[in-house]
Amino acid sequence: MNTSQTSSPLAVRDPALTVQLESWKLMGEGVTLSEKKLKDMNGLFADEEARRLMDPEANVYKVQSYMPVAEGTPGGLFFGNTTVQPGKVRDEYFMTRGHIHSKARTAEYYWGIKGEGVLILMDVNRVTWAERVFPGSLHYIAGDVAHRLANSGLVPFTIGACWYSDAGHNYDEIERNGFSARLVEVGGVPKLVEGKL
Ligand code: PAN
Ligand code: ZN
Repeated sequence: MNTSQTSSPLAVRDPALTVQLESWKLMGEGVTLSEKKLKDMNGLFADEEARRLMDPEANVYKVQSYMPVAEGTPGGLFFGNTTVQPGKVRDEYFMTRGHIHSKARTAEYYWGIKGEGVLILMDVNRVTWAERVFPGSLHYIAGDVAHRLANSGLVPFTIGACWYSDAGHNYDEIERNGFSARLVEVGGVPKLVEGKL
């Protein structure tokens, strides 16, 4: 290593972060990892009884995030990826908790990396729709639209995400009222169905 180079403010430095091009796995100081298991998904699937009978330690999804500024800082961007495991609670696909951003009108990008799944979206009028997610698909999630990911495939499903550092996450609304539709397997294919099952 050339020490005169690293100590000089004019030195060309290494980036703080790298991303594995195939998997979009993030590497570098400050990258965080959070995991959600079935035991953390209380009340989110339609069939709560079926969830309770499954292994509470089973991993449902994990999130890698890079948050270079404090959460809530205006004007910054956060970057990450989410991997949802394959699986179902009865006929409902493994999914993320889902949220709406706490701050109004803060949009987000998602893009498909590996596996296949569905992005479930719901507007402020509780109208729900869904987009197919696959490697290379790109999804602009408008501000004020609640979002949740479900793995409709047989292998881990990974997406990338970029969101505002002051967006914040409101989980209460979804925990209380859910989305107005769920992604379930009907006749071997994923289908969005309205209401509680
Ligand atoms: C994503 C999500 C991630 C996990 O980074 O936070 O997919 O989903 P939940 O936050 O709903 O558990 C994002 O949308 N950030 O804003
Ligand atoms: Zn979000």
